[in-house]
Amino acid sequence: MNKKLEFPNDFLWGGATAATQIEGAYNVDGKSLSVMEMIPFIELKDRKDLSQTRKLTTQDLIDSIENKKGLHYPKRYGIDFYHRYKEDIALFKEAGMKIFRMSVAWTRIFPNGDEAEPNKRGLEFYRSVFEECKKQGLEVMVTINHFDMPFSITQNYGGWKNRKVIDMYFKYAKTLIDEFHEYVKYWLPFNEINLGVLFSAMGLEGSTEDKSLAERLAGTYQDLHNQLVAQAKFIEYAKKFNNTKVGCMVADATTYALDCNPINVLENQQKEQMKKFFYYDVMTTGEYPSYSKRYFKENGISIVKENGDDEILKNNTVEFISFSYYMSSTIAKEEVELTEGNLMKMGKNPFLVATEWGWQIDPLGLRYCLNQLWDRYHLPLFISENGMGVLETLNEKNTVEDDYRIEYLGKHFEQMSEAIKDGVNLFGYTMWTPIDVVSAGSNEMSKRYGLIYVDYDDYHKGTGNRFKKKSFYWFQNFMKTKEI
Ligand code: BGP
Repeated sequence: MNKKLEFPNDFLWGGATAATQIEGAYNVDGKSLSVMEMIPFIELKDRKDLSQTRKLTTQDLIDSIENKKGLHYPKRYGIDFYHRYKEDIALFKEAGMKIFRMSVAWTRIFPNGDEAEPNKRGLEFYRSVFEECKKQGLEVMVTINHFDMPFSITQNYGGWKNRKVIDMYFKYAKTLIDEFHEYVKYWLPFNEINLGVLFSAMGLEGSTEDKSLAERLAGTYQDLHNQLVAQAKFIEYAKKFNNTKVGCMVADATTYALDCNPINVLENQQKEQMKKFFYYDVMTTGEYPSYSKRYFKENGISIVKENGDDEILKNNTVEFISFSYYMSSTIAKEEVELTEGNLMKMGKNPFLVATEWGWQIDPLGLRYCLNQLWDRYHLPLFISENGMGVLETLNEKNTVEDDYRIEYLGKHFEQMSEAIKDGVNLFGYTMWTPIDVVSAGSNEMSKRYGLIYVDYDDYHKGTGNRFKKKSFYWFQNFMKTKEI
């Protein structure tokens, strides 16, 4: 194509990862298991049939501690970043990245959540990682909790619905910023805070099979309220560090009304309100928006608040907005046809093509989303995840000719540049992900996103060696030329 894009010189280009998808070393140096590490890999006969992946019961989770069924738990092994972080950080630097988004595993710092003192060996590990980033000149963005609550908190305290967990989280988050504020400028208290609905089925509440939808929703919004209070407490504390910034992280996905039938347009507006704007609205204004009050009333949801919750939310809003963007979807009042194999159940759009996992590729939807968020909030924006998962194997030259990924990234970068020209204050982008990792949603290695190939299969068999894909060199060149 050879088109030169315009970006500010100080734009933060980089890559994003998450502890349980990369670190491995699940039982060393005092670490305990998190909810993410209780989910086994299930080989699907048909990749597009995800029905079997969501049926975990509380008993399954308990059995998995001792692995009674001999299953494989991929997030316990990751890509062995725990031992290879120096090599990986050097590769990110070599690709030309300026920022590395990573998460800390709560289970390395307070393994059971309720210890009096943090685990020193856990802190030492992250200090070494941050030192390495500093050495390589990489800015760091830390997600404090990327889906991986200590499993024992869910068992002993019932997860987020228990107010005691707010204090446990705060103690953990405070420990991190006290220890690492000199290394870490950007902090995200929670990853994709709007996906609680999904993850309440993955350990926060144990099994949800026996609960009605109304009960599940009520539980989810109570969990969320407690998370919002925990986040606000952290924001309040972080104010004492002048050089740090705290942002939110929402799983965004542009939605369009299926057609111009007003009933579908209104349906899309209402879905947008409760599935995305609600989260940004609370975290940027510190108040529950009016439309949510009607939604709660009509759905029989009441949130238990304690004295002081409203004030702490009001006084501690985020300084920037970050979000993940992978795909877009269609919405209609009646049921819409869904893309195949998509955990998120996205409505099909006849104008778009989807990946093998049913994620519809839509770069223009990213520009649309950036403009929506900027117009509504006027806060600096950061794309904390975006990328393309593909089935890939190394060729005889020990690389992957991933032209589709080059096209995917280039087209999204182009729309980011257009949005900046529209006047949007977008200050950074971390792709998901610079290196192949274990999938969050389907627990497999086969869904590869990286510029760097990692030689592990779905059962963690392989050398673990890293190989640069064609997109690695393309990105490296893009960083120098800004040409796509
Ligand atoms: C986001 C998560 C990431 C990540 C990404 C891709 O929802 O924050 O952890 O993995 O999606 O999802 P998946 O790994 O399921 O393809």
